[in-house]
Amino acid sequence: MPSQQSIKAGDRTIKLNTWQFIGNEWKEAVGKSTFGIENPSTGEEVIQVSEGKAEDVDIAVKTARKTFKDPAYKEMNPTDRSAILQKLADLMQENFDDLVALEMLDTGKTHKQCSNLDVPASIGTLRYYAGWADKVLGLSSFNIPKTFAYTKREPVGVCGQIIPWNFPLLMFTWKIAPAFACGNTVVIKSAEATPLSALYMCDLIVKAGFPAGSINLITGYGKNAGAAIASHMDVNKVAFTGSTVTGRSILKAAASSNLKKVTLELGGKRNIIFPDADLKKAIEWSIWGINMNFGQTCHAGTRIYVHEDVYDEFLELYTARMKKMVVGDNFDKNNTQGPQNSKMQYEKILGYIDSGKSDGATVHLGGNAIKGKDGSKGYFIEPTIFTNVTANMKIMREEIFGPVVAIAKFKTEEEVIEMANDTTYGLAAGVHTKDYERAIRVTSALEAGTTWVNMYNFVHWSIPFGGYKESGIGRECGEAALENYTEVKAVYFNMGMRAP
Ligand code: TXE
Repeated sequence: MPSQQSIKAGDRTIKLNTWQFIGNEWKEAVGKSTFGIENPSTGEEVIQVSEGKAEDVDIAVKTARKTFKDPAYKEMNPTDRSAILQKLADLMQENFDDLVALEMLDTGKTHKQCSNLDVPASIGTLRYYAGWADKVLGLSSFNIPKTFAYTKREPVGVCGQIIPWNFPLLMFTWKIAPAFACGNTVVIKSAEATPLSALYMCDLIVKAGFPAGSINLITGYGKNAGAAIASHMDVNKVAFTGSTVTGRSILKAAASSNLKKVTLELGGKRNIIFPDADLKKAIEWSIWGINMNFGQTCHAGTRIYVHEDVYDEFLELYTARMKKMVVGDNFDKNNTQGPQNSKMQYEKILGYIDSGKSDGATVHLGGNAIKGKDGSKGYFIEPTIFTNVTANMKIMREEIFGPVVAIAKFKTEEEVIEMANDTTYGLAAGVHTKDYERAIRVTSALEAGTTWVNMYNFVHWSIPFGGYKESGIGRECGEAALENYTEVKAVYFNMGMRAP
């Protein structure tokens, strides 16, 4: 299989390199094996890409290390790194429609979401960290008698980045931009279901002028390529976004290899509607809470707690909105809900729907797999609402990751805080109320890394993002991410102190 192939994405035909991207070159995987990528709207294979395994990871890590050690790279002016990140953002803007089309083909997302959110937010992320590149500074201290001390922030080294399939392009930029801004080198592995936008980005990376070896991409499976990054003795840091189960295995691999630094972004979510909320607006945000990426978002608002005084009205209006979803091929702009990302995710979601049914929850709406409106095959699921749910049901405790909400009633503020915090997850939570004192009180009491008041599912690259409890370790985005990608070095100078 040649590296460069043509791929049809909607009405566009795009040239795409499909080998491993190492040292700014396309290299065939050592084992020469390949794997297929599906269009989730049709279930049909659209392209084969090269399968990177442990030996390819090793080559990529050696390349990234060589670049990291290169004095020319070490001494690169941070303003030049900033300009390269800006240049990459410019190139993304120039190739905006290709990126939208590839992301749609790979993930099943709507045109509206990719063009309003995924691609612009990815560009925004690059520009934001371009701004940081020459502002990563240390502190100085004359506070200690007869001593002068300063700190400097040095890059961590080779960063192994493992990304998921739900936001392939956005996660690619979240993982490369702060790492490169701080002077690290990167070996990134795309998810097996969604490597296309990352592959496309690598050609732009060359054009933008990234030094060879600074960003390297492996396309392959988690069990060998991903695991090889997590356990590699010469990777200094791993950043992972994905499931809690895999997150645990990455922590274990880091612990039993070289104790590399680990940041994890996992899942978890809830949305609370107080009786004084502007119900119409709360419903629109709650619909977005589940319709964004059709529930395949780590902070999707799948557990909705509604105050008993407005429960009936909320349920009626919310159901009416959910019924308006038009499910079908995501390249048809009339469709508002596309397919789930893969057969595996589709089956997993249907399994959760079955468990909700057998645990005794009421299926208020939907609850089935369906063909798209236009009869297309593919991984479509009806927008689904469960009511009469209890805290111990699997659909309330675990991550469904599909277009499925469970709506529960509450009586008091204290009770709903307990209910919302009764989870091992702590990524995000929404509160809908006009009472701002209550909003401050409740957001303070919620155990979550991100909380929203009168909105839901809004994340900006300039604000830290990450989870409490089992939803993760560390923060991405904002200035906080720079901490993941730098080591602080303290330097003491003796200014007349005698040895004790
Ligand atoms: O996740 P995995 P999967 C949740 C969501 C979803 C579930 C399973 O609930 O239904 O996870 O999805 C790589 N060592 N989220 O199976 O396995 C893998 O190749 C190293 C939440 O896709 O966590 C991919 O690149 N890496 C979430 C990445 O890990 C390994 C986003 C994610 O895959 C590996 C995605 C291993 N042993 C899923 N095994 C979020 N937080 O947004 C797999 N990988």
